[in-house]
Amino acid sequence: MTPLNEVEISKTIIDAYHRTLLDCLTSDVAIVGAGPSGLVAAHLLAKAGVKVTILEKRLSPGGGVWGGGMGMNVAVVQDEAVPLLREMGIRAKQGRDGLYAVDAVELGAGLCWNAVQAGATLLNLTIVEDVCVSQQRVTGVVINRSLIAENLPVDPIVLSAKAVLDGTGHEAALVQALRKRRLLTGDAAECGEGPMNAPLGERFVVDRAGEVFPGLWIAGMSVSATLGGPRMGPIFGGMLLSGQRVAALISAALKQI
Ligand code: 48F
Repeated sequence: MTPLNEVEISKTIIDAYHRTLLDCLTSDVAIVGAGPSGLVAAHLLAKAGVKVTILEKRLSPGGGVWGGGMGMNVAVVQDEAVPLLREMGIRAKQGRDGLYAVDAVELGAGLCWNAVQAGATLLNLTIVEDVCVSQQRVTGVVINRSLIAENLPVDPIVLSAKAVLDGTGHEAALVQALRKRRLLTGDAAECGEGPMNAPLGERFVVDRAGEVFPGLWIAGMSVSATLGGPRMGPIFGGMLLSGQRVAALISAALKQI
């Protein structure tokens, strides 16, 4: 075994982490929230050569995937989402009525693995407190350590990005940051999530994923929370397909920036 030295262990962490952080100061796309929609978008964008940084406030990325429904760790997806899962090497078992059962742990781990292996950088324990806005466009995110932001009056720092994705789920945290400054118009200015309706909710998060303010995109549950779509409970195909759709839209937009 290599002879160990505690200081060298610390140096290895500090050196690698700070190189990564310096590299994340500018990205093509900053994805806020490592739930299923954000991770799919990260995987597809990074695979296409886009520089992606994912910011996740919790210790463990994966968002609402791990618990399936009511803590039974099986995620349900519709057949339309199965090719995307297959492309990522995540197995789905055919069930009834065009529905497939996916081991929630395989889904969570697989989504994280695919995003990072494609080249996206994921910073966990990092909360996005706010967005930067310059000339009526979102130009970056304001970040802090999650544990600092919750407990101490310590200033954050900024990462810049050409495009920012709000993948924060029910919180729609970045949309809320713009709403409280009255920077949003139309439905996005005031809507909240509607009551449960899985068929409508699943369509809604895919069809309405997109740009809500110059430089700021939404995908996943933040689409419902922003534009007033129904919630849909424990079905995940819409989240995956919403991430896929927003990745295509951001990719096209980056070519114009
Ligand atoms: O909620 P979440 O899984 O988002 P999603 O991709 O998927 C929703 C489903 O999991 C489920 C559902 C399916 O029917 O309804 O809820 O829309 O993941 C959102 C992630 O964002 C993180 C949060 O910890 C979670 O991992 N997050 C939330 N706010 C912030 C954040 C923030 N301000 N900064 C960084 N991360």
